[in-house]
Amino acid sequence: MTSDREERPEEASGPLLYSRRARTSDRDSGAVPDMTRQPLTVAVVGATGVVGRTMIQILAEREFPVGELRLMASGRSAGRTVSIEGRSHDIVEATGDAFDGVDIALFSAGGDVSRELAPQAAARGATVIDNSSAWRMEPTIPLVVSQVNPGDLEGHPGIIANPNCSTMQLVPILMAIRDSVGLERVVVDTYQAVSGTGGDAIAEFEGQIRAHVSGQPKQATVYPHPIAFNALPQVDVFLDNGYTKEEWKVVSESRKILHLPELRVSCTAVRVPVFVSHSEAVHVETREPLSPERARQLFAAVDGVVIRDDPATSTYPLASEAAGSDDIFVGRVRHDPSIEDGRGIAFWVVSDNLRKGAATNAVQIAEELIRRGWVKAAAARGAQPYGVERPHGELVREPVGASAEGSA
Ligand code: 2RA
Repeated sequence: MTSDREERPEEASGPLLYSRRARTSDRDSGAVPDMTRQPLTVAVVGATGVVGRTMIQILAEREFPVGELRLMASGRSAGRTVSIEGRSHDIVEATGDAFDGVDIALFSAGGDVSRELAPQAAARGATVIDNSSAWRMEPTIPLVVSQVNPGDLEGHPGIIANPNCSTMQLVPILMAIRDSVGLERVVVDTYQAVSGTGGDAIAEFEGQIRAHVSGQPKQATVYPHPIAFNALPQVDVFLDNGYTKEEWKVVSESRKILHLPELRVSCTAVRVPVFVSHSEAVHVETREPLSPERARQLFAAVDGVVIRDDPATSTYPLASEAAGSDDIFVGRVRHDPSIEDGRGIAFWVVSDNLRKGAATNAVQIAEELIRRGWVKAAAARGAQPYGVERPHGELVREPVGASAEGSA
């Protein structure tokens, strides 16, 4: 006779360590190795924006092998300079020709710019890592979180998509659950910082704080309502299904990154009066039981994940503490008793939306490409850079599922 425990183990086993070093692929890539350790020519497109400036800073912090740094922006910003940690950098206009000789191009200039210029950059041999939503759901474009699915970079067509910030901090945790006890359903509510919208939103938030203190009316132009002292249950535009675009990004991007196209996910995305770091309340239904203790172990084993969880001392992840860090912080890990058999787990995830949520992951993808010898874009390998052949032979010239607007 088998015991209950044997029939339904309390916790399924799974990997307890997700290596800091990328795992090598067990597939034959067909990609031409490019094991260069030589300094690369790196372009940052959207260099005057909040994420673009963070990209420049992170390239320097991580000592990325930059030979030439080419900073690009719209014609309006060309000729200006960007100052990062005391060093001044000139800005040139982002045009197709400006990518000649570029090895890696980090884009954070909105969907319209990415749709127009990323294929041109790739056609000139650059590998584009794009932070907009333009290419993320195109089936032939890898959508990569560095510690979750770096293997998806294999055979990349010259454009690689960087996930949305709210997805980015969630999927490493979901990966740990997927690989140990299985994922059934995810409900996530986000509390997103103003910097996710960009510099104009930061300025508007600051202006509203000043207006409040001086008893003046609060002007709102970036958001439909004042963000100061408020919580707006709208991040990005509404879709026909009643969700916002941001909420649907969490659903569709998580499925793609985790290779779980049927995963049940629901999200409510809320903008909150915080400058930096997104917070998320997450409720997961697992396939097998998962205790909070085991969950903490699994989460802590993921590269770049840090546990902050001690109710006795009111210790849990805070936006203010996550800001400036590249880590993803998890706390408030507990059973969700609304799900039977110990298969419900709830937790709180916080991460700097500009760093791991955008710039750091883009640079980590670039590092991964170097490590694996996959820097060269498809064009440089004699392949189609973006008119990628689908399995049934049809060529796609336009990105599928590209967003109608320019947000990330
Ligand atoms: C935000 N989705 O609104 C953006 C940033 N990628 O926070």
